[in-house]
Amino acid sequence: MYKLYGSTTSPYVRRLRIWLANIEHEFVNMQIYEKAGREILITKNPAMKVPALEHIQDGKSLFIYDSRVIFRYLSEQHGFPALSWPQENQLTLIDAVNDSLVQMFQLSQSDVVADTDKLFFKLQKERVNNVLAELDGQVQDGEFANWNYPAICLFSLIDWVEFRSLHNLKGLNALLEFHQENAQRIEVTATDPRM
Ligand SMILES: N[C@@H](CCC(=O)N[C@@H](CS)C(=O)NCC(=O)O)C(=O)O
Repeated sequence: MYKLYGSTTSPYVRRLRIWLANIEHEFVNMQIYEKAGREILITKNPAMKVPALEHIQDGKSLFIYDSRVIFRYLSEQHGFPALSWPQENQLTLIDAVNDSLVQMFQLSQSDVVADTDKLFFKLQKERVNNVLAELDGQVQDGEFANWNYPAICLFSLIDWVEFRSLHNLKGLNALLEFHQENAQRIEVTATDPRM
């Protein structure tokens, strides 16, 4: 059996919860920035990040860390095809924005003001703007027309950006439309962090 450790708000966790809609698993929700949650987290993933997967077989546990590796592991377990190289690149781009926004979110929670004249913020802002424009173009070109894993990852990112008000998506019309078109899927509403 599979246990997925995470939080309802993490876009990295949500992508797997959506993708796992038809695969039996237990979701273990933790408050990863609070003491009790961190005490559990450290026993599941030494890197103290979510998601982490526990696969329990014949009484033995195997832990897998990192959404990308968890996806690969589960794909192999279930005989699903590997991602194509362009799809791997889509994930790299989505994760680049995700990571930049996670870091900036953590800084804002640490009362650090986002001064875009400062190198760190300048770099993140450039990356986020550049990648979102690229992804908007890819959506326009129909690259995310199928509801596959990269599309689920993109949706989870955009919905998290909206939920946390992390970035103004004005003008990125293809991304906004993509978000709207997929927002009512059952596995999407079932994993909505606002609930
Ligand atoms: N590359 C990792 C990134 C996971 C990640 O950054 N998760 C965030 C939550 S959205 C986290 O656990 N952050 C905890 C921390 O940075 O201390 C993955 O794909 O799983």
